[in-house]
Amino acid sequence: MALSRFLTMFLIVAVSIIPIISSTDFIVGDDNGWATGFDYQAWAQGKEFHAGDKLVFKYMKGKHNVMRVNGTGFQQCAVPPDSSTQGFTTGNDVIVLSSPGRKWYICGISNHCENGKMKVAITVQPQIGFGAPTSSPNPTPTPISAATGTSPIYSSWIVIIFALLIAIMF
Ligand SMILES: *[C@@H]1O[C@H](CO)[C@@H](O)[C@H](O)[C@H]1NC(C)=O
Ligand SMILES: [Cu+2]
Repeated sequence: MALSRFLTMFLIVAVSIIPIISSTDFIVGDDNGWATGFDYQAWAQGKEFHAGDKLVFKYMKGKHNVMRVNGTGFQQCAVPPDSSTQGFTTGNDVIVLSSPGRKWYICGISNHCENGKMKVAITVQPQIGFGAPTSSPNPTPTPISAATGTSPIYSSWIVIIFALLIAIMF
C-alpha cells in the first residue's frame, strides 16, 4: 500500500520535471550535415525549437563554417565584418539556443551561402515547462507541427529510464 503510493508520487514528480530539464539536440541537415546544395529551409520547416535546445553543425573542419547573422545578413549572405567573434569553425559546432526569437546562420566560406544555399533561419520559442505559450510571440510564417524527425536526441529519456530503474528497484 505504502509502496504503491510512493511509486505513484515518484512518477508524478519525475514526469513533471521532465519538461523542465529536457532539451533537444538538432543535427542541422540531419545525416547530410552542413554542406552545399541542401535545402535547410525545408529542413527547419515543421521543427519546433525551444530555448535550451541545441543546434549541431557537422562538417569537415576548414571546408565550411557557421556565422550567426541578422536578417539582413541572411538575405544578402553578408558575413559580419568581425567574423572571428561570430563564427564557429570546429566542424562540430554546438550552438545553444539560449533565448527565444528569430535566429539566422550562414556559411561564410566563398559563395556557399549564395550559391550553395548554406543558410538556415529558425524561430526559437520559449522554454517548455515554465507555463510558456507554445506559440511564438511574434507572428512568423513558421508552420507549427509535431517534430517527427529521428535525429533529435531527447535527454529526457535518461530521466525516464532513471525513474523506471528506481521504480523497479523499489
Ligand atoms: C546586421 O548586421 C550587419 C553586419 O554585422 C550590420 O552592419 C547591420 O547594422 C545589422 N542590421 C541590423 C538591422 O541590425
Ligand atoms: Cu560552406
